[in-house]
Amino acid sequence: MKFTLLNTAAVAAVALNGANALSLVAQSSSGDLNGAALSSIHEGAAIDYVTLSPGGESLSVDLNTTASLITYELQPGILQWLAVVGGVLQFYPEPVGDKFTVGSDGTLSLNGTSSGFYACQNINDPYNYQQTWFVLYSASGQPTVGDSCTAVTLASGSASASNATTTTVTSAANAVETAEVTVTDCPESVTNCPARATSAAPAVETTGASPTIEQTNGSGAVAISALALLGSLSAFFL
Ligand SMILES: *[C@@H]1O[C@H](CO)[C@@H](O)[C@H](O)[C@H]1NC(C)=O
Ligand SMILES: *[C@@H]1O[C@H](CO)[C@@H](O)[C@H](O)[C@H]1NC(C)=O
Ligand SMILES: *[C@@H]1O[C@H](CO)[C@@H](O)[C@H](O)[C@H]1NC(C)=O
Ligand SMILES: CC(=O)N[C@H]1CO[C@H](CO)[C@@H](O)[C@@H]1O
Repeated sequence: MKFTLLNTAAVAAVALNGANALSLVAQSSSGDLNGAALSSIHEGAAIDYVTLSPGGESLSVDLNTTASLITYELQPGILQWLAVVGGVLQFYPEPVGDKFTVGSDGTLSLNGTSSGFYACQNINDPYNYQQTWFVLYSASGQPTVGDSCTAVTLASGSASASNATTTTVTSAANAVETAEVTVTDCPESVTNCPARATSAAPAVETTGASPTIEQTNGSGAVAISALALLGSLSAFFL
């Protein structure tokens, strides 16, 4: 069964490549915003306001756990720092003293607290993107700007845009059985993810040929889901 472990290790290497890279998504009781990707939009010289894109794709950012800073590489060699400036969460040309951490459940905290983030529209941003969801920060409660602010938490995860991801595990040479498993692409931090609730290890038999893994909607974030799946598969084999 060694091949199973090797294979799992290979996927783990992919998932952990760039140890501090992460994507962030919104979590909200508002269905439209729950799972929305964290992205950004140009609002000034090297200033990009953080936006939420339901159905969009999340930016890949880097978390420096030592400095508690999150950076985004705008262009090769040009970094921006995640920061709250004027109450707006944005990627900014320099760090401003905000400390960002990601808890073991994946939740993003600013200066030690995960509350205070709000998704708002119509915030009178410089470029007047009326229908865009911007992320504001207000430690004192719901902001009054815009016409529809909704509290959100931000968490490490994969956007639910691609929702259902199919992972097919087949044995390479002698395909004895193929298990096709549909994995709903919930962020790890969503505790009652319907897919994980029913993700009992499927009965897969192999004859010793190294299994291959095919993924649709493949991305780094999906690889993590696949890793969790393979973890349960290898546990099953052992
Ligand atoms: C993280 O920040 C620390 C302190 O500023 C710095 O020494 C280190 O090089 C940074 N690490 C990375 C990977 O950028
Ligand atoms: C976070 O803490 C730093 C250091 O005290 C402070 O400069 C910064 O304004 C705080 N950020 C927010 C959004 O309150
Ligand atoms: C994800 O799947 C669920 C269940 O099929 C569906 O209700 C929901 O609208 C889907 N979400 C997206 C973003 O496609
Ligand atoms: C969000 C996304 O990329 N969804 C795609 C997942 O893969 C299926 C099948 O290839 C596509 O139809 C979806 O558009």
